[in-house]
Amino acid sequence: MTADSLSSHNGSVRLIGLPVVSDPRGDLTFVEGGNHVPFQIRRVYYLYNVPVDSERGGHAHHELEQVIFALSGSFRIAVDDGRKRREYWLRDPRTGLYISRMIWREMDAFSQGAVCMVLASQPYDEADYIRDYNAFVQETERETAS
Ligand code: T46
Repeated sequence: MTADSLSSHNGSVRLIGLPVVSDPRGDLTFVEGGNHVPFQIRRVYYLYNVPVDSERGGHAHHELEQVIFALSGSFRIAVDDGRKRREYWLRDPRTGLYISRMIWREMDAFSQGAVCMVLASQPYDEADYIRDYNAFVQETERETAS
């Protein structure tokens, strides 16, 4: 496990760097599903107009994989695999945070005007969410034991 990653039997988290093409007109970054991110992209959503004292997330996913970017501004993401917790600050549009299945995430400390873009491996499905932390930990323990 590198300093930039979290990895367990159940899930993993790591930073992903994207290419950047710079010229006098500005910077261009691109992302290809299955290449720069380890899944085919089936959904894109973004958070904006987020109050600076807002807290988002507070859940895990049974199956969904995502990569989260700060396209503008910054925010903090705490991730938790049921045993270990670590925090990331996202503030660079070239750097995304890959979050696998079975990782709890909480987001806060949004800067004024922050824009968060998320690439997701599946369409939205409320049944894929685990919104109770104790249920999440129990699920990780069940999976580790099996
Ligand atoms: C995650 C973090 C980073 C939809 O209808 N379609 C969608 O694609 C999404 C993402 C949400 N919704 C609905 C479901 C809720 O009624 O939008 C409402 C707010 O969703 P939620 O409270 O889950 O938003 P966040 O910001 O707490 O979490 C979202 C994602 O749901 C989650 O997967 O990892 O962003």
